[in-house]
Amino acid sequence: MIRSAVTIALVPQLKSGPWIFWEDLEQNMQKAASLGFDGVELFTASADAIDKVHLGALLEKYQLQLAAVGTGAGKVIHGLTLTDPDPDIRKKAISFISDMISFGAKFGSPTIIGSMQGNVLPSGNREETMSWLGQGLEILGKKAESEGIFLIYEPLNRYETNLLNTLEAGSAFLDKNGLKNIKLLADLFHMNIEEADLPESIRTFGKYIGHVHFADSNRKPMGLGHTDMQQIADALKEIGYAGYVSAEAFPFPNPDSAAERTIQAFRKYFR
Ligand code: LER
Ligand code: MN
Repeated sequence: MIRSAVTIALVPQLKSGPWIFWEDLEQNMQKAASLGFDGVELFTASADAIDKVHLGALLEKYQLQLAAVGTGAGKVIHGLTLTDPDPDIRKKAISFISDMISFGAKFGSPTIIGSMQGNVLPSGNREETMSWLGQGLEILGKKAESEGIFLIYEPLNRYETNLLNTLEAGSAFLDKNGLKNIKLLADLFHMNIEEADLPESIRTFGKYIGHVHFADSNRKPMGLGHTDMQQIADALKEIGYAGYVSAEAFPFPNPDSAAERTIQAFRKYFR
């Protein structure tokens, strides 16, 4: 069954990012639960920045799942990417994500690698940079496997990365490098920029998709842009997608109404 989730960002430095709820963990989990979301997706400053016992108690109290954990803070706050030319930084990036994998796995939740994938720098060599990405993903995919969970790699649009921008490029990279235990994130906002035909890409690369970020074409909550969500929902159902559709969108016009609009859209298309 396709499940709903909503993002909660606990990192002040990420302010202005595409997250529905901000800062107050308990209050926002309570709101997510009362709106009927199945889970929450968390963005924390690091794996240590959150009290796991407290989080476990809140998940239990509000009967929510931890849908996924994001690692964007690794880049935004700590400047870490898997493709930095400095081997020490690449090592720290792997260690940061590895800790997030252990944290998420405690709650059965996969970890997302988005902006921490980095970029080929103007002075860089593409082949070498892609080999660093492959090496990092291999280590982290195995780490996730040892924790009994899969890892999520997110193709981003061209304004955020020049590594892999589409489901086609992402799946080809996983196959070419024999990367196991890694699924792709279908972020509908990035896909709106990069894919020629969203439902078609979902059908073609469906077996690779492990998570969906739910936002309209303009990254506002679903319904406030021009995405043809019915066709996308039909494609996700057709491929038998059984993961989360998680709202990663701007809190427009405010977090509460963005969350409410999101759950209404989720029900319209998936229930
Ligand atoms: C992360 O999930 C993402 O989609 C990025 O665009 C955030 O910067
Ligand atoms: Mn995303």
